[in-house]
Amino acid sequence: MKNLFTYFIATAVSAFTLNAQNPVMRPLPADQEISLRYGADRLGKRQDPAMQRFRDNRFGLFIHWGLYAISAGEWNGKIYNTPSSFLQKSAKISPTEWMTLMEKWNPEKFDAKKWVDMAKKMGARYIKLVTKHHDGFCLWPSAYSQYTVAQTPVKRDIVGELAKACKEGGIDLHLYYSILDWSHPDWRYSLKTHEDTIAFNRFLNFAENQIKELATRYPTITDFWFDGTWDESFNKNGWWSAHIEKMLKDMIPGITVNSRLRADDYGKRHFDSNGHLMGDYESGYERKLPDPVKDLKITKWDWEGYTTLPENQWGYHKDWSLSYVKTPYEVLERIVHAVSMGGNMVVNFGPQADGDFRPEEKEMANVIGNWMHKYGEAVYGCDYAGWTKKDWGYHTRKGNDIYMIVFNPPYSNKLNVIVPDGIKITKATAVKGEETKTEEVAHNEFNVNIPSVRPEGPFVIKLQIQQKEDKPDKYFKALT
Ligand code: 2OX
Repeated sequence: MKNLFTYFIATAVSAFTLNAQNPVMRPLPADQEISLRYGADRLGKRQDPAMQRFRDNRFGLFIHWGLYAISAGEWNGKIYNTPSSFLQKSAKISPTEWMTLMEKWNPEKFDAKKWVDMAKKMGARYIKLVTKHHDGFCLWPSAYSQYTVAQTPVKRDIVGELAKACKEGGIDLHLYYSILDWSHPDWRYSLKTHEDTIAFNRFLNFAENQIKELATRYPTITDFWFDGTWDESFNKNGWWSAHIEKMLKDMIPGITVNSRLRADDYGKRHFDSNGHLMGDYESGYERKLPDPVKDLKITKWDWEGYTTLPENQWGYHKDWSLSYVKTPYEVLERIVHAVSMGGNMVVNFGPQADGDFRPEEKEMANVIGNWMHKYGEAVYGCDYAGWTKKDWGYHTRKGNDIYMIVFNPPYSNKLNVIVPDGIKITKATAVKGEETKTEEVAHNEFNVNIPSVRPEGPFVIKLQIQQKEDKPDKYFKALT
């Protein structure tokens, strides 16, 4: 018995000292998890103020802007129904020929302050700017590339101007950086030969220099978002992705990094070989959303989703009639859907070559902005509520307040709500409206009346809730 006791103490002490040296903690006994050098460095959500800010922001504006805004989906008189940012591939253009677009780079209407003002009016709490897309053209004067704004007739440092305007406007700036680079001679999709490995190592060194350069030049950024990390060459270099994440965190305290950067010792991406999220938030929900019923496990970690306005158009494309274009309310529903499952949503705009936004995007910004101005309290700082999903819309939660965001009001004018065990609704009030009637209708079930003056478009009702008193319920749970 004594031996067993000593054993427990010794184990506890050694676990403690181990953790003190290395904050990697594992929930499962070591024999059930494999040991990883480049796996998750944390279990569960980050809880520091910078992460809380990332999370509370909830709604961001993605901006894809580059040479593809000039070609705008058209090459030699032919319009391609593919992403305008992939035109170089679709039209089989060589990188050198593609880069002749640099001579035409003329962002005469680019005004960083106007971008920031629009983002803020729209209700976006951060901008995610593409600093370099897959084509390799850099929106900042990188010392490591000949394909940058500095080699264009205009020379303005777009990233620098936006970083300054974001800082002055009090809105966060996240930088997107594509590792995949079609313009770089050392990029490899796979490593078949020793020469490939040597070239790809030079490439990783180049990418590291550029990332370090961005973090040094623009230290006010709060997030780095990596893309183009899905190829075999990259997956074989998980060590590098762990190194880059650590480097950025040393350089910019509090910075957040997306899971798409990361690969572990075995090339497993986003989630390591033990199933733990790498990076600070999952970035896999691109042009899709988790199912509100089947995918609830996602509420256990931070995540960010992404939506385009036309289907799969990120950069400016001159012809928006080639695919369905989402309406402002459909975009709003995606934002709310994400927040209701504990995630953020980033809506993508692709500015014109001149640096102004197309009329459809300006209209989108207006409608979403007006809605957020009225109902944003149900979005910012809100989280998964844990209440049953109903067809009329979504629940979000902030502290003790539960929000109902109604997208599909039923003809009955009654919104049926299933409350968690032991909870009762004490008051329901339309946000920017009046109190509305609620009625307990069955065990753990209430009907909330739609406000008599029904707002145009999606609207919000705020619920006050209380623990039920310790007396028999009006309705009893069925015995089966
Ligand atoms: C998908 C399949 C094959 C090759 C590339 C892709 N891809 C590229 N998927 N996403 C992207 C980029 N991520 C978005 C945020 C955009 O930048 C898009 O170009």
